[in-house]
Amino acid sequence: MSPAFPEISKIPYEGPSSKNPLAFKHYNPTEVVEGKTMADQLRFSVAYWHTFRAALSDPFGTGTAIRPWDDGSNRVENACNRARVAFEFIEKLGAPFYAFHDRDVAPEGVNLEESNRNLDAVVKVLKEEQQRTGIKLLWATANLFTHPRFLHGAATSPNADVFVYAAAQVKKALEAAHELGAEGYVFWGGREGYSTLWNTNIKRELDHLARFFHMAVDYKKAIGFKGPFYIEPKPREPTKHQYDSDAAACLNFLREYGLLEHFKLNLETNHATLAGHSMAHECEVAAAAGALGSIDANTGDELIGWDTDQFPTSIYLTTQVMLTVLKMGGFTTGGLNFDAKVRRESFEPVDLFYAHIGGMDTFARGLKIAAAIRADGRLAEMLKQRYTSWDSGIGASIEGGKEDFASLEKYALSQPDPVQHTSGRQELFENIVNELIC
Ligand code: XLS
Ligand code: NI
Ligand code: NI
Repeated sequence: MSPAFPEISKIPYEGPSSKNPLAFKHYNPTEVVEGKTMADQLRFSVAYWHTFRAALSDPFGTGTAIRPWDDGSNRVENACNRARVAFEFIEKLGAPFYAFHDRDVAPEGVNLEESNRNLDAVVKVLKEEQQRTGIKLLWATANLFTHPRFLHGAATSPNADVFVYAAAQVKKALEAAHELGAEGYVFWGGREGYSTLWNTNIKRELDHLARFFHMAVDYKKAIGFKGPFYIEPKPREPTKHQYDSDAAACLNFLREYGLLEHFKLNLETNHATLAGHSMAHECEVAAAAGALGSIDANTGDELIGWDTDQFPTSIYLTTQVMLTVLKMGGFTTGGLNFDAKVRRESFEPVDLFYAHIGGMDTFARGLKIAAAIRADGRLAEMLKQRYTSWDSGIGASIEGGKEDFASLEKYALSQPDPVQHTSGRQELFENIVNELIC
């Protein structure tokens, strides 16, 4: 097969002074930051659906992407060829991972049996390419939202046969993930929600969703797939309300149904902002529960209220994300998956390189700044100081579970009433962050 990107060779690291648009300025895979190489800290992954399947259409216009290697057909041969091109791209980029939905990599057939056969054929090529290049599968997932059969949801469909079909599809996707040695498996509840409450029985749908996940856990054990499951929160779009709306909602659902030990979260920046949160908030909520598994690294647009899935360019964003990741001791099975697409106007193949290089450099800078903030230590010290009243005396006694309302009333009456506590110093915190972001 002749190369799809003949003019582009392996993207080198050239350092901050380089003006080469096809070189990294900050992502130096072998450079060690906090005891691990950048490659191991960041664990970048290319999202197959955006980078190799997005035609770059939007609700007002058709696709614009020029992809000379793709004949646009639904043939399995085209899918296999595209898979080889994907590995040429990922290898030249130097990303160690990729991620896919079953229907991104292989075409849907006329029935489930044919779809399964198509997937098998492409998985064979993916496996060969993984072995040839050493690139690994960060996670796989099943597309349970594109086909019209899923219009009312998959595991939460009011139609039991759709639930059954979705279960069979996930079973097959899990087998593919296992065959390819995936590090994890994602559930994003595309249409698991509702458009109107008039026609929706929330309790029944949530029970079904939990039953579905329990069956998935059982099957994962049965086939010996060791990677974690992740739920990917998103509040809406395509539905008005998705059950897995944000990190807190997902954690509550998982706890309520006894699933927390089997799942972590795959957080996506643009989903966080759609939920009215910052990505930093979502990261902290998940990490506090020991459930920050993986990250879909993208960003939205401040002025567009939908999931624009843009490549991350904000150093503040990546610094905050990497601070939480470093604080939790780094990724284990997770990584930074660019669930992001080039703009409709950026339709040439080379734009795929520029986009990923930019995202990787932005995260590499975020990592270096986060490590610098931690090495500097002032923010951590100020944060610690803010809570010192809990380190001894009555605070430590409360934390130790030794007090009750009666004992606290006695204590309060024995003391002068507390006055205004020390300043929160928000501006000083912000100034120190800005001092270290350089
Ligand atoms: C869509 C989601 C999707 C998941 C995988 O908004 O981000 O791409 O990551 O199904
Ligand atoms: Ni995503
Ligand atoms: Ni998304």
